[in-house]
Amino acid sequence: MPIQTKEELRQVVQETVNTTPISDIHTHLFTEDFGSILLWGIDELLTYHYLVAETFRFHPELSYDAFWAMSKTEQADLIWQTLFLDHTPYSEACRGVLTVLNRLGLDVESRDLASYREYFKKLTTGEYIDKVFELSGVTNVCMTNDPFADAERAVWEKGTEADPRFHTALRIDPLLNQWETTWARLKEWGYEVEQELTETTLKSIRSFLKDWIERMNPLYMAVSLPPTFAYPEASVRGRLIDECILPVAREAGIPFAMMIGVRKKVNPALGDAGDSVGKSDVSAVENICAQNPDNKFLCTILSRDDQHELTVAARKFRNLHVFGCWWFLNNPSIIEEMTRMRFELLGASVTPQHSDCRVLDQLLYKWDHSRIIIAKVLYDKYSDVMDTGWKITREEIARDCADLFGGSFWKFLGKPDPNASSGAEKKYAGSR
Ligand code: FIX
Ligand code: ZN
Repeated sequence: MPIQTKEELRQVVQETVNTTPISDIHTHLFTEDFGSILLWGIDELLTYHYLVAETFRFHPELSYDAFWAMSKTEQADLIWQTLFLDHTPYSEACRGVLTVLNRLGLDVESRDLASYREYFKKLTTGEYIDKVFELSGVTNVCMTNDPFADAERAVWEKGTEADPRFHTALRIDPLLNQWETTWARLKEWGYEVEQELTETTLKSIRSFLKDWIERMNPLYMAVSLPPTFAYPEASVRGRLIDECILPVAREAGIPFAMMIGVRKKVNPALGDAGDSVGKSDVSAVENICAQNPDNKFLCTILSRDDQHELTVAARKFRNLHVFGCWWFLNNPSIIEEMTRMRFELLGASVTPQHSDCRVLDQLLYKWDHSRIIIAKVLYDKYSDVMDTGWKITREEIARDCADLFGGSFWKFLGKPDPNASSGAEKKYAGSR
């Protein structure tokens, strides 16, 4: 039965967006097996690197070393006092903490940090993973799995229980961005490599990648790249991409995900918060897609300035799938701008958002906040279409939302959408 009025359209769009199960295609979350590498709870929420950066802005007298010498609780106390009590917490990262507390049913008005801490003390990791997935409407996430991270590698080498809610992604930044030091680690792990990219070395790098693909079964291989990333390029990175990454990804049938525009450690004293952004060259994305038609590419770019070019590039290459409002773009004003442009240029052949969660609890806010915006933009687009006389049904809106919240990603991968097979529409108290 087609939708008859704009009021009905608004209600159906909001309800459908709120209940469409989500595949979150890029996060820094981990299964329970990874122990303390999975971050959760109020103190991890408050010490998220976005809030660390914001806190230092109000403390010119605070030495970085003094802050890093504090305990996690002391850091969280300072951040709470500075960003939530001494100033109104309306920055997106602060608002997110409040949304999490609200969605957990805690008394936000009390501003009682001690009571929030008491709440989390009563939960086990497994219980909280179940709770957050249930409340968030996210049914599955993709991790960021880095074989070069010692603590994580140890878990993989010990063996880990699969959790169908957590997919893997093989992250290879040290291989592509720091080969001058990384080659020695591969050698230490028994691969026949040297710094010079001899045929034997290249073959051994391919073996390394295949070994980890075998171990992890990743949805894709991923790397973050500087704004200077160029392709093709007569460089170590250019050769590693052409002679190792792309052939192995093609053989494994998985995309190569390029996350471009990060200027690492512009302020090293801030730790994870010390990275910044730079304008990239989207022609590198066009060139790699054009010159490797049998490879699939996922791409998200960090600078707001590059979004229109990247969206147009996606129109040119069907082996390119654009995703997310990444990092410094993950703010309502920019999410709306990017989502409007993407819907107008790509329709549903895009994955408009990922969460990039580093703390499990953030699934509750990053998706609630984005759903509000995606619903608003979708309503406007459907409204424009209805004005031409075209009739839309609630089934078609459900189909489109399923595509946007992961379906298009799974189709791009050539893999079944776990949400389609579940069939169950997630009922939960989504964003109002
Ligand atoms: O490279 C990445 O995966 C980035 O998302 C992270 O390094 C970054 O710190 C982040 O979490 C941004 O949201
Ligand atoms: Zn990330």
